[in-house]
Amino acid sequence: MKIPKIQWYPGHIAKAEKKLRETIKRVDLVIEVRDARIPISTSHLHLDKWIKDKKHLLVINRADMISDSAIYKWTKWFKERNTTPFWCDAKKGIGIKEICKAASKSRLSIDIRRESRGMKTRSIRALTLGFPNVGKSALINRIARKKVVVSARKAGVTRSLKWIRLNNGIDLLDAPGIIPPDLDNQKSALNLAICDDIGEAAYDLDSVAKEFLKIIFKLHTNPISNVSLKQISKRYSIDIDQSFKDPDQWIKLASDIHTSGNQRRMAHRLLEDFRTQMLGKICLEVPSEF
Ligand SMILES: Nc1nc2c(ncn2[C@@H]2O[C@H](COP(=O)(O)OP(=O)(O)OP(=O)(O)O)[C@@H](O)[C@H]2O)c(=O)[nH]1
Ligand SMILES: [Mg+2]
Repeated sequence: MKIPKIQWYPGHIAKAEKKLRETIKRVDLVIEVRDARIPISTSHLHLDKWIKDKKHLLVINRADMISDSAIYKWTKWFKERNTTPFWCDAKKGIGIKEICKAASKSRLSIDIRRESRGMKTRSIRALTLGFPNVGKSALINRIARKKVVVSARKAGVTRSLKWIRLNNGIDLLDAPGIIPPDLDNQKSALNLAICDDIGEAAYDLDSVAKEFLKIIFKLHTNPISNVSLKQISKRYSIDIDQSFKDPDQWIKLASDIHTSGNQRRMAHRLLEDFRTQMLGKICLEVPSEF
């Protein structure tokens, strides 16, 4: 891939990660949150090392942004790897009950273990861990049933660690999105950029938009991805033709029609349209590739 290297590791994440490394030792349950559009790119390489013997729940958020068949196929894929994911839409509050139930079940088994060792039971400590902007804070607000932390459409909103005491014997920790200091896997980094899961300062807008066009052109033959070239062509009034294969030409044509020839603005519009689901429920990663 000949695009400028995508790199993002703001100071607040470095600081938070350091604090988190300490705090995580005192945590009983890790609620890992991923982005349904890119469930592999939003998985942490060294998560197992962090989690160790703690209880772990895998939550795949933004389920509303991909198709039901993608959810079905991914569930099968995870189950074959001995993990049952909890799908949710933290924006609308769908799938939250199941997550709460699973967390309570973990609490019970932790209580039993403590009692059997002659220890007093106490509130269990749960941490929501994941990449920036995947919806960790939105999920916490849903679990708490009120707005207890800030959640907004931008990577890097949560800047410090914050404990929330729930009234069901669970303390929840909201933490900033954690990313590896070096985005070695540039394919994943590109997915993070497309999905707005890293700051815009990390990447070159034009080249990311062009790579996005290449990806959807490649994915459209796989029904799981749910890419409809027809829908996209209609939206921008550009026929499905060679131009899809040639992103430079597509951006040029589209910018002539929509942004007075300003290609950068067109690149931004295309990515924003994807992020706000104007192009449909598209997933950028499909199980058959992994
Ligand atoms: N469509 C959709 N949007 C969601 C979902 N969950 C969260 N969002 C939106 O995504 C944006 C980011 O959510 P946050 O809760 O701030 O994400 P975060 O993981 O806490 O982000 P950082 O604090 O930056 O790491 C907000 O605008 C939410 O409303 C979801 O399931 N579906
Ligand atoms: Mg947050």
